[in-house]
Amino acid sequence: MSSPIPDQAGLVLEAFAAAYGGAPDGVWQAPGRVNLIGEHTDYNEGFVLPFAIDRSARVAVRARPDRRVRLASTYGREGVVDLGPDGITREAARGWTVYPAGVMWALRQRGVEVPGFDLVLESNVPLGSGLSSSHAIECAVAISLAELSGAQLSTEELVLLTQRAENDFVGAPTGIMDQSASLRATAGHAVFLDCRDQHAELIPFDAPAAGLTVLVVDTKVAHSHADGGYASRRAACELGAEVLGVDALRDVASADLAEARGLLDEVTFRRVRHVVTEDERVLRTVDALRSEGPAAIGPLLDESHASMRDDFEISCPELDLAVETARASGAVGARMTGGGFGGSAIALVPTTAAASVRDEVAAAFARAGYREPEVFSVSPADGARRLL
Ligand code: GAF
Repeated sequence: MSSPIPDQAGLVLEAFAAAYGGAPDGVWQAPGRVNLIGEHTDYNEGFVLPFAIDRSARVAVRARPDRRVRLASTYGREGVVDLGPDGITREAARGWTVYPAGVMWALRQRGVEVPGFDLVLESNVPLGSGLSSSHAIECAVAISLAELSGAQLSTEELVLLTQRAENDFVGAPTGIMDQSASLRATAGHAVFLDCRDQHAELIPFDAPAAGLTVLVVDTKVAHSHADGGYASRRAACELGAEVLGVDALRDVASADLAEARGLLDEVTFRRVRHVVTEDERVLRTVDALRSEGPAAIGPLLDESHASMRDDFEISCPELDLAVETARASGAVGARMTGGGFGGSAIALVPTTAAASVRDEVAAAFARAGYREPEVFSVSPADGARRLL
């Protein structure tokens, strides 16, 4: 007896049949994430605390007998993109196809014999929203191609492989937080990750049981990690570590900051101070969750936002307005999430106040003349897996 088709797979199966005819070998799914706290700490070998959200990318894939790669999505108008009989080059990949192409490239670089394949992507992680839409695609593609190639790759290896795709193919110098959340997450938990050695612990994060809801405010201000802002923050951190004589900013404690101030120029000092204090906030958040639960972490979220706005300078007026309005309307804490320069903020709000916070934020955006934001709740979901 065949097993029933999971609801979530219906759309991508239909699109697969329309694009290529027939059925795929399987359907794989990987979620986006919000980061509860720990921003721009991952590439400084520090700590992060993301959770996977209940929005995912799904890919339907069928291996081919040759090395041709064909890609299609439910996004839009490009139809089937044929990457050619043999090659995966950066030039041939356009728009979203750069993510599957990058993963394919990284697998082949690693010596995995990836067959050609036909793929359809469907995703409900809003693109460019700071919720890791690109890593959701990369992780879904990575687990599907690894399985179809018969490659046994550990989670640690998949994390580094997708990072390589992002860094060396897509051209975004990102760290390992997003794909770690997507690959490691478990429903009801946040992933406490030490980015130095990839040691991960699942921390229970049950906001509803505490009468709380996590709201996402997607400001609709598009951002890209391949733009200069992200890279320049990373460069400042590397400069700071070099001048301070440490391997990574993870090795600087807040007690060292007074001395660091005398050694660094003013801007680099503030970048360093953000990372050092943010690492400590992650540790304090984990302690607070363990000892008191979600209601206790509000002030840490607020401090994190202030540090990103003032020291790391990666917020924007729309993110600040979302955070301030959410707080003024009853949030226990709020902060921008992800790489910054646009994207989304999160607010931890009493569930009874969620609707009014959403309305207040929308009204404040309208008064300011900003684009209408999308405000929705998220809860910690399971990580990447085969659906079918
Ligand atoms: C983006 C990157 F992809 C992550 O690696 C991380 O650096 C994050 O920005 C900032 O914390 O999501």
